[in-house]
Amino acid sequence: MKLNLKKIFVTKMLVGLCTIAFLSSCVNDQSDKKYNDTVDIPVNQEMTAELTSPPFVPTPIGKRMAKKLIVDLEIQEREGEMTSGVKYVYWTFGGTVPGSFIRTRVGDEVEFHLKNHPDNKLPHNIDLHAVNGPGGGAESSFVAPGHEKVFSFKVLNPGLYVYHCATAPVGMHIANGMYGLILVEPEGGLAPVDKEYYIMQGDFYTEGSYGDRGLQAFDMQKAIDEKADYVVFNGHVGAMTGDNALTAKVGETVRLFVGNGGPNLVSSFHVIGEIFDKVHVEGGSLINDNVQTTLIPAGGAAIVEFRVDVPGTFILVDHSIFRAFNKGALAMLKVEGEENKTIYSGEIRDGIYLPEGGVIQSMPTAGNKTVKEEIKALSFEEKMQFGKDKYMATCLACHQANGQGIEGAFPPLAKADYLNADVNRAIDIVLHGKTGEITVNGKNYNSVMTAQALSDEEVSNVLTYVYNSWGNSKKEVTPEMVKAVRNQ
Ligand code: HEC
Ligand SMILES: [Cu+2]
Repeated sequence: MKLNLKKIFVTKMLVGLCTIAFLSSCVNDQSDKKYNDTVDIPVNQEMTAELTSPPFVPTPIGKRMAKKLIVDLEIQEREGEMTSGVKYVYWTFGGTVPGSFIRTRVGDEVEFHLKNHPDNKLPHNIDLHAVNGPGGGAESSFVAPGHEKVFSFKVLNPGLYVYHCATAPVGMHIANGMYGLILVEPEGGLAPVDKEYYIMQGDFYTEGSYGDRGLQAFDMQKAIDEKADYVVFNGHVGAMTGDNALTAKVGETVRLFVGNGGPNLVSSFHVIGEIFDKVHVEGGSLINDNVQTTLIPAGGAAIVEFRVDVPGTFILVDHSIFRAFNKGALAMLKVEGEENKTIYSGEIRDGIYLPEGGVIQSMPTAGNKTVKEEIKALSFEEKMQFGKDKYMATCLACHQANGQGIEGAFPPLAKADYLNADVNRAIDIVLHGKTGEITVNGKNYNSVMTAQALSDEEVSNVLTYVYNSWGNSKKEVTPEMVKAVRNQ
């Protein structure tokens, strides 16, 4: 009997508790509870947000309390360089593409000051995906040149969010570079890491094709057709390669805040030679482990984290791979430190394996169909400039920015005895490619250089540039010399 009574009592207690819970509306699920919490987070002091240009991010939030956070962002329409010799008028949030990185935490009350520089020609606004409100702020922030708009919002949901201009024609404002990232850290901040960087992909549409010189206007039809001429990280080709490469040391953990401004293309974000230990999928709270390639939608983001284990240059790409090697979607992370032969041995044996008979592949040429009218260099200076542009666009990937090459793989062109000994042989190599063992500055190379599909004019420019740079013998190569070798 006694036991039974006890049972009844316990059951009644439970019913009672549930009723109380119901009345106080605690029956809602976890996520609603969290949401209410962030709405109720009090703010006391006021501070001005630190804004940074890519690839850098502001100081982590850490344990700081929620605050009233003043964000001062200035819109600037300004000319920049898409790639060597190609100019483009970018529309920017803060002077860079992507725009300034904004770092907040849940509970912050952001007072957003959007300023449209008086020299600008157009009105703009901002839609922040981190905002709960009409247009993500777009409706309250429409601002004419020479004006400033202020609106405020409370940051409720943690995650990494895109912001962009939403002024008509929206696609055109985004295509010209009007996007960036705003990070909302959870209570207590993200776990500390050694290096953090800011990367954002975007596709660009120009009147000329990839690499066509001069100031290139935006091409609306190509944008509508989604035929991008450039797909790049951080606004232009080579924003994070060579001297501008990202850096880290062996053993460090790297966190990349990666966004995709679009306007059209989704990104298959991949780091060659690394595995993402963690991906905050779509920039949200879900964490996936051990990921090779993560998909970042247009207008979306992801946070990827990985520990770098061995030294080397790691290449960041959109794995829709023609975009990486032909349209600019390529960046570099240079890692320095001790090798670890267990994790990666390096080359153990080098044998020749040429199943297709060792024939040198050549780049498909345009044939006779679409031979473009060529701009001829009129002076030696112009020849050097055109030659440099061609070098940066074609040879740099292998022979490196200052002709230093990569030992064991690509021979140097700087102070290169092999190059300086025989100009016709150099012309022949550029025209027809090269395979077989050669010795350059005392080091052996046994690799394959593909034939370069360049015109006589282009070969003469690029080799003149090479011969007149980096301590070489200062020969001038004329189109006639190239023609003579071609006709042999
Ligand atoms: C895909 C990589 C690649 C590209 C692109 C490339 N090269 Fe090479 N180049 C090589 C390799 C590999 C060799 C060595 C071939 C061998 O071992 O026989 C070489 C050899 C040479 C040599 C002779 C060796 C020396 O150091 O003097 C010259 C000259 C040269 N390249 C010039 C150029 C120029 C100019 C361009 C751009 C128009 C270019 N290469 C583009 C890979 C490349
Ligand atoms: Cu705009």
